[in-house]
Amino acid sequence: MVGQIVDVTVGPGGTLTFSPDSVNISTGDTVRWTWAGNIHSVTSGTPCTPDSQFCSPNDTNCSAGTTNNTGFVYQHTFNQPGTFSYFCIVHCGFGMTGTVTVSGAAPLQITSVVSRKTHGAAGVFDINLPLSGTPGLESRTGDYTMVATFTNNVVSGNASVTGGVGTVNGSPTFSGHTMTVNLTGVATAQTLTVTLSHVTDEFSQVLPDTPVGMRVLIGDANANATVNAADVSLTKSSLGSSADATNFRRDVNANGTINAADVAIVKSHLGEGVP
Ligand SMILES: [Ca+2]
Ligand SMILES: [Ca+2]
Ligand SMILES: [Cu+2]
Repeated sequence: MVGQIVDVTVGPGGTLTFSPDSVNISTGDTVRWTWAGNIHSVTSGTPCTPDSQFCSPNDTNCSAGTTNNTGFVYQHTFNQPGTFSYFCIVHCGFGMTGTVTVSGAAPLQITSVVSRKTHGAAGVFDINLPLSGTPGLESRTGDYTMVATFTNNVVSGNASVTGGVGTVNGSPTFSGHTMTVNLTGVATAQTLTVTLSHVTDEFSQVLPDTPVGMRVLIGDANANATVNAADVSLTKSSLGSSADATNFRRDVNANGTINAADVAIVKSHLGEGVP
């Protein structure tokens, strides 16, 4: 993103001030300080303690308190929202302080979660897991992968099973707007709840803890929460077909084709159900 440049004058007219002493900018904007007096610094921190987030002349060794004189220019680009205080290392005690308020990052929100499986050569098929109302229903065998999508790029966070039988396998991975959570040991005929916690975006915004429910009922080819003869018939009706967007639940073992092995799995779960 290309930001704007906002100017602040350091010590104009012999005063011990920054002018203006507070500026409001957007994420990605730059503040450019120009010295109009001698022996001043721009030093970040809550007056009067340097916190080394930024400082003149070049953002390094901030606690040393290097000063500059009339005509010097220092600029800093703010890539994270927040309120940033700064001061002059020499004249802080005289009230030579300022603030930069950075806004404009879109809020971090979760937009969707799916249970994703690759069905051999037939492709990848997702089952939506709504964040409210009746949880989505996963009906395939094997380990599961939840993929959550957010409004911003996400960089870190945790996932844990907070309800039902199953385990998060390894650490979540982050790529662009998505977070991927691998699950293992997930029992069938139950509702699993995975809670996403401390999911953080590139602007250091943190998502409130978010539970994601997934009903698991292997062999429920028509996703009506019970496994019965209808699921057997439905699976048989597609024998010999490749999995596609309309029939992939009938490829119960997710190997890409619908055949007798899938029918046998459905039959082995007859009579099971999930609330
Ligand atoms: Ca069914
Ligand atoms: Ca199959
Ligand atoms: Cu000063």
